[in-house]
Amino acid sequence: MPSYLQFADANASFDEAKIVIFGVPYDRTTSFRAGTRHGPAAIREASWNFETYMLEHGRDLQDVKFHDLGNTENFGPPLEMVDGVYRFALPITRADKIPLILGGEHSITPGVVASLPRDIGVIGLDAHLDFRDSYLNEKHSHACSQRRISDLIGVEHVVYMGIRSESKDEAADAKKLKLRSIRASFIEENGIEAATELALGAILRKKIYLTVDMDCIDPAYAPGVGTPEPFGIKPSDVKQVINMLGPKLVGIDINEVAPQWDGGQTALLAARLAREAIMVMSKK
Ligand SMILES: [Mn+2]
Repeated sequence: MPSYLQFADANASFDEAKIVIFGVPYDRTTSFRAGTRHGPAAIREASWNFETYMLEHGRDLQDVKFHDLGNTENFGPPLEMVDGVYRFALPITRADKIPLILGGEHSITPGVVASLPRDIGVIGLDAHLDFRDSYLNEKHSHACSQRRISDLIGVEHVVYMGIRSESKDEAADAKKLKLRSIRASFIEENGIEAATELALGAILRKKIYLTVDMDCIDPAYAPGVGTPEPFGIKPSDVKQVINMLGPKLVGIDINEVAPQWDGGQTALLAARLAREAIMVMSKK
């Protein structure tokens, strides 16, 4: 009987591992519906559904060296969480290993990015622009993820794709600060490959961190999220982004899974995307 407390096939020790997983069960800034604190556990459980052999890659995940460190503690205020995530990620990135983080809400990402060198680019997949300077009086809200990442590495090195929701103020700020982003409608019309090439050409960085907010995907496929938004991209689009970025990735997070709002399909998809990421990042 497998232990659902651990991501399936994470059989390597920390020292041997090239990729290190951890979960952040945090949802204290959630504004619409709560529950992403249960995301990491649901994704780990769903990970046991799959064959260890991945036919498209012709390789077995049991031959890939990756480790699961479990979850961080249950942090209190958002700033304490961001700092805690940074401290948790630092021994991984300092050892030149690739972190894979299971969320938790999107507010966890700036903590991970802070643990990486500043010469990286960040690509986000998200329905929302997440560019508010603060939301409900909170600068480290899930609604500010892209803004805080911009503070760390510069607005010119971040691009979120899959956008179909932003506030009027965010749109004005984005224009003023020259933030580039790619709408879901652009992806629908031109394809995910063209969108990803456009993002890479915009940020001009060789090393990329990918943050996947599961609400980028249409709620028909991924309803178990905190803030579902119709007219989203396809699950296979996300898989393709992971494959295109594969060798460039220095880290990835998969966030905003709120398992009580569906029948398990969002966690299943998140687990499958995590397995795809582990496979392609191990080829680096
Ligand atoms: Mn979002």
